[in-house]
Order: sequence, then structure tokens, then C-alpha cells
Amino acid sequence: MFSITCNVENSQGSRTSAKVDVRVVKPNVPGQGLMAWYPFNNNANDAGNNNYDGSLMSGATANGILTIGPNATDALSLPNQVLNGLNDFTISGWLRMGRTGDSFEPWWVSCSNGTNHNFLFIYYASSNNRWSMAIDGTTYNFATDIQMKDLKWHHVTVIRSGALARLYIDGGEIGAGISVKTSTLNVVNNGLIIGQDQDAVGGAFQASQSWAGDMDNLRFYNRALSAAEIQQLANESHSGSN
Ligand SMILES: [Ca+2]
Ligand SMILES: [Ca+2]
Repeated sequence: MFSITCNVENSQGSRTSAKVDVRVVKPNVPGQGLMAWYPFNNNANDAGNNNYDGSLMSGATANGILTIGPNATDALSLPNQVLNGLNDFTISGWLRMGRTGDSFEPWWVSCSNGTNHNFLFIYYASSNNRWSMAIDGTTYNFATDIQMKDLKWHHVTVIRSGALARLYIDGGEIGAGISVKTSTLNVVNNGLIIGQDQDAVGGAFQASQSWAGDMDNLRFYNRALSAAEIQQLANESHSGSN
């Protein structure tokens, strides 16, 4: 912080002064390679520079946080340009699951290339507390016993760097990365869905695969962020009340 003092004098020679304190706040989240950022401040607009505004589907709401109900209709649809054509990438956000049973598959990200509706997906398997990801139709499993069913907010990040995918929860890496396909992401128009699993482009959802909870500050990058950068994202707050 630094101060500026202004001295002024009027035509009668009367003087006054005022001191102003100036605080410089450095951006504390990575900006390089940001494709889109969704803070859900009363809409699903992209707060980054690309204007990749999202669309709320059915009863999904964005009153500070994105809320998706436990049904087969609520979702967030994003422009396919957010991920289409990427090789390395980062997907990051604050997530809160809203139900605790073992029979759900809360879906975070679903991308269709038009014929393969599992071109890219990321979901949580409640049955064994595991995050899974598909790339180009092949499913990969991260470590089991990752507790997300405490109804609390957790910061989750998935990156792909070359042929290596990594999962971070609350700023810390889970495991040591897994080998995955290097396929360039192929996502068609209307084929990037948040909070539901597509079994057809932009639809054919199932209630058991709804995220059924909340999300905030979703960010997408066209590169793999470093562990230090992911920690920066995890240090950022969310707008949730618990
Ligand atoms: Ca927010
Ligand atoms: Ca499905």
C-alpha cells in the first residue's frame, strides 16, 4: 500500500490537503491461456475475455453459484469453443455435491463430438468415491476413496499435459498422474454440458447422473496449469454459504 497526498490552493490563497491510501491488488489467479471463467454472478456469462457465455438449461440457477437440481433436465450448456481443438487443458472449479448416496454418478463435464457422446467426461463415482475421466471414448480412473459426499465445497482441478492427466482436490494432487490418450479435443456445437451426462448431443440426461449440487468459479485453460497455479485457484473463494 502507498499514499498520495494532494495539496490544493484556491484563488484567495486558502490551502487544503487530503491523503489517499492506494492498495495495489495483484491478480492472484492465472490469466495466461484462460479460455473462459464462470463466476455465476446472476448469470452464466463468461467473465474472461472471450465472451463464451453459457446457457442455463431448465431449472438450473446462477445466483452467485451454479445450482443444478437432482433431475434429468437442469444443466449448463457452454460454447464448444471453450474446449474444442485443445490438446493440453485445465478444467477447474469449486464443487459441492448435494446428495450422499452410493448409487449416483454426479457428472461435472460432458463433451460430445456428435457421434461419441463420451469424447471427454469427468464424473464422480459415488459407489467407490472415485473421480473418472474419459478421453476419446476411453475411461480412466483416478484414485478411490476421495471423499466428496460430505456436502461441503471442494476445489477440483483436472489437467492434461501431453499424455499425462492429473487430479487435484483442494489444491493438492491426488496420486501421481495417469497416462491417457493425447487426442485433440473434438466438441461439437451444443456438445459441452456441465452438470449432466449426455447420451445424445445436448441431452438425454439421467437424474442419477445429475451433479445435483452447486458449482462456482469454473475456469477452463488451453494449457496445463502448474501445481503452484492450481494452488492459487484453490486459494480463491467461492460464493457458497457453507
Ligand atoms: Ca460466484
Ligand atoms: Ca447417461
